[in-house]
Amino acid sequence: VSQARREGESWMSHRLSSAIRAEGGEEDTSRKEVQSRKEGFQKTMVLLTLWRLLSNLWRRFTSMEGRLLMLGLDAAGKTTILYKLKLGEVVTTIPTIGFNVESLTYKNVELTVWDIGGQDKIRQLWRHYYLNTNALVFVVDSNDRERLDTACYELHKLLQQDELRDAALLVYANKQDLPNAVTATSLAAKLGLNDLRGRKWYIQACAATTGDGLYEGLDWLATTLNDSRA
Ligand SMILES: Nc1nc2c(ncn2[C@@H]2O[C@H](COP(=O)(O)OP(=O)(O)OP(=O)(O)O)[C@@H](O)[C@H]2O)c(=O)[nH]1
Ligand SMILES: [Mg+2]
Repeated sequence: VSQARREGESWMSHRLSSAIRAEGGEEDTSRKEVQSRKEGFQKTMVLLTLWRLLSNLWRRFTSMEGRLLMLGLDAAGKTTILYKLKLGEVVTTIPTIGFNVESLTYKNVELTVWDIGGQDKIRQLWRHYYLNTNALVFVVDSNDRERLDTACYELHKLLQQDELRDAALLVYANKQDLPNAVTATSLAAKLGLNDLRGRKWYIQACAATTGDGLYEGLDWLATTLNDSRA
């Protein structure tokens, strides 16, 4: 009997210890599973980060195109701005009847700049140039205080146009070299820019005749156009 009991006890202890081993094994397996899931997640994150880095680099080094529409009242300085940017020179202008168009590359953006005549009688032609505009460049003669209201009226009419809905807005507060010029800040207030909703806008003080401020405006445009294709 005692022999049989001893045998029984040793069988039980054998079963018990193998059960304990099995349990430990299960624990090991689940720990391994957690570990491998963690590693999988980390790998995915690394790949995602790499992908983001590469696509940012790709965007930075490949050029993009932008169509700029430059509008504003007559004698605001649009044509002077266009050729100062294109040629680096101040050209002698005559009032534009129709348009000038030039392409320039700034940073990685190839810009096609349309400069349309701003005389009262020909403003009704502006609408023919709206389509596919990425940014509206609105030029104001900051020295022409008497016509700021008219400039404001024309700008807001443009901003209501459906075809210009997605266009970014750069306002050039031009002719800052003249003593009676309003500052960019007060021009922004006058034009109600701070109340604009759902529009990317920027105002830049400039003087087309010296070139001051022109590239700062383009900087904003290049960044904004790049961001909008991200
Ligand atoms: N002092 C000063 N004069 C400027 C400046 N920019 C332009 N002008 C002068 O303003 C006048 C009108 O300039 P334009 O470039 O022909 O004006 P515009 O907006 O093209 O006018 P439209 O073609 O009639 O729509 C010219 O005599 C320019 O030399 C500036 O920053 N300072
Ligand atoms: Mg002109």
